[in-house]
Amino acid sequence: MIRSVLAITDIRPAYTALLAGRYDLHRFDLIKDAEAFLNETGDKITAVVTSARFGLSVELMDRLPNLEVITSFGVGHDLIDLEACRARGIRVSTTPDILTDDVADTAIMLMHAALRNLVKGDDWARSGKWSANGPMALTRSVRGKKLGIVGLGRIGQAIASRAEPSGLEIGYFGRNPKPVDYQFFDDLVELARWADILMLSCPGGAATQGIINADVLSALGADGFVINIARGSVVDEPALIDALQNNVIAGAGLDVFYNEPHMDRAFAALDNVVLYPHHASGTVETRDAMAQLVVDNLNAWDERAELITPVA
Ligand code: 8YV
Repeated sequence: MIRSVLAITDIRPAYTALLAGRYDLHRFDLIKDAEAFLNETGDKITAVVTSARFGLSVELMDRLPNLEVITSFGVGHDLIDLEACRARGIRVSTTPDILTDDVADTAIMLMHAALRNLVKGDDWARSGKWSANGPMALTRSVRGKKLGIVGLGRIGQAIASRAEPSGLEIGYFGRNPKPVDYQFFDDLVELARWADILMLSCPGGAATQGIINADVLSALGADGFVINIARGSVVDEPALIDALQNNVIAGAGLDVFYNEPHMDRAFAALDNVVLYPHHASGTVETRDAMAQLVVDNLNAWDERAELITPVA
C-alpha cells in the first residue's frame, strides 16, 4: 500500500489533483529546502511520479530508502536507471502505446514541413514576400523518396505505416531484423547512403548516444533530410549543426535537442531546419491519456502490487 508519494513534476493539474486526493502527495518541484525535506520525509516515500523529461536521478533515488515504485509520464525511460531500479527491487512503469499515433503523426508532419518548406512558405505568404516577389522557391516532393528509419519499434512502425501510402520506400536500422517487408540495414552509414530521409525513432540512452554522427550525415548527403522525434542525444548535435550550416545535408525537422528547453541557438539561425519544442505527444487527448495511465499504474500498485505498463 502506498501512502506518501513524491511527484517530481506536475503531470497535468487535474491528474495531480487526483493523486493529492488519494495520497499524501509531495511536490518536489515546489519544495524550497530539498535537503531538509529528504532528511525528514525521504524514508516515508514509497512511490515517485515523474516524467520522461525529468526521470529520477540515482542520487535522489538513494535518498528514498523505502521506494517501491516509479510511475513515469512518457514512454522514454533514458533518465531512469532501470538496472539500479532492478538491483533495488524498485518497479517502474511508463506510458507506451497511447502516444504512438501523435508522435508518429508529428514525425510525418515534420517530414512534410521540412521537404515542402512549410515554415518559409507561411512567412512568404504572411509577410507579403509573395505579393512583392512572386512565387517562393520550389520545394522537394516526399513521394518516391527512400525513408530510412532508425529504430523500428512501436513508433517507428507507426511512422512506416503512415509513410508507405504516401509513396515512400522504407528501410530500417535496428539491433535485429523484424518480420516486416522493409529492407533491413545493420549499418547506419549504409542506411544513410541508401536513404533520402533519415527518420530517428529509437530510444535514447547510452546505447544510442551520438550514433547519428558526421560520417552518417555525410553518407546521407546534400539532398538528404534528418527528422528526429527520438532524443537529442541520438545525434552528434555539433555535427548536425555543422552539416546544416555547410549544406552537407539539405535540411532537418527536429522535435528534440541536447539541452532542452535551452536549445542551441545556432538552430534558430538556420533556414533549412523546422523546429518543434519537444511536443510530439503534446495534445490534450494524448497528455490526458498519459496522465490517466500514470494514475492508474500508481493505483494498481496501491491496490494489488501490480503495474499495468511496467518496464522494470
Ligand atoms: C513526453 C517523451 O511527453 O514520452 C516520451 O518519452 O519524450 C514525451 O512524450 C515528455 O517528455 C513528457 O515528459
